[in-house]
Amino acid sequence: MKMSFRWYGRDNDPIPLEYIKQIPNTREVVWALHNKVAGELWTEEEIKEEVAYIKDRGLETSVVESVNVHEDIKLGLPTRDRYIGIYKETLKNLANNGVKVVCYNFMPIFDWTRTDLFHPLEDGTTAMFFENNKINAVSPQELIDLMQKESQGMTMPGWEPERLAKIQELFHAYEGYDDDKLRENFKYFIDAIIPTCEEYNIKMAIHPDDPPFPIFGLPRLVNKDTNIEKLLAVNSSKYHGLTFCTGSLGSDPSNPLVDMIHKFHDRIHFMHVRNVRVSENGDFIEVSHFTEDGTVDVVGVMKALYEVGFDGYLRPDHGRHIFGENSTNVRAGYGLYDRALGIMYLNGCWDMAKRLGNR
Ligand code: DNO
Ligand code: MN
Repeated sequence: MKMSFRWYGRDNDPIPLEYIKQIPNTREVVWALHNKVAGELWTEEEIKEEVAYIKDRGLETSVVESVNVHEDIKLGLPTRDRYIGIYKETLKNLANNGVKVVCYNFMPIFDWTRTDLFHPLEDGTTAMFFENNKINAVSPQELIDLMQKESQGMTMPGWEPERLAKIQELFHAYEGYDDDKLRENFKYFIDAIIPTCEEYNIKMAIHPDDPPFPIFGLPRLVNKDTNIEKLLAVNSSKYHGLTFCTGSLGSDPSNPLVDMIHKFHDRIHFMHVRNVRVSENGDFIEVSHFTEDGTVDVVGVMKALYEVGFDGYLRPDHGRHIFGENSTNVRAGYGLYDRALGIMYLNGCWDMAKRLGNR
């Protein structure tokens, strides 16, 4: 297991790399060129510069999150071939600079969705919250306004204002699309890029839908056991794999996370470990990584990973905002302290599994 920490870039993240290096067992930075919009080429020069900046500070750059997929690819429009060509070129450029795994998603229009980015918890901290009643009461445009207000001017990947300005057109374009149609377009994309991945040895790791149920009636592909099976079956190459996000998948408590790790482990290239507390009515909040704080069996997940011999990359996913962190000084979900505490908890779980040695 290779521990990592997501970082948004020198102009974009208040956390210095020097601090990340101080977190025990953490050698890898999960990075991206965050100024790139979906469909734009990542040039070798730009990649080289960012990789050198991180490596010069003593950290590794094996994982990129995310190279976003252009909407025309998801929609299966005739223009998709051009965007797929650019995507392959970006993969080649990343592989030539040592990148091993690319995390991405295939969710229509929206990336992750929450209704409250700084929701108070009982312990005096705040965390990201998803409230069903609230989402059911707003229009897509109202949701965008709400997310933009909550983030207080911090950029949020997946929520680019330029793209979302065309929200009505986007919704219109998806009329008549169901899960099968989206899966067909996914297959076209993955079949087209896998030969490049195999040739250059760079693995694709698709992130689950977050939340793992439909929003505004849009289709969904990566949300539960059976659908993940279907998704993996579209192309049998190991280079077509998963980012197994316990917070996304665990927001649907019917997902048997431990069994799913045993079932899919040879296709899991990247782990996001996060705990959530799911209420009876389906609302969920992102609590600390400590198992008892939430509904996700974090200890069970780490034990299962040890048992299957997981040797991919892992990062703590979102954390709470703690020790004075708030909407003015951290990016929602991506503060320093709770993610660092989370890493130490995950390190502890892993070490104990190793000591007990049931493989
Ligand atoms: C949330 C993340 C996701 C993830 C993308 C991958 O913090 O786990 O936004 O980066 O869905 O493309
Ligand atoms: Mn995740």
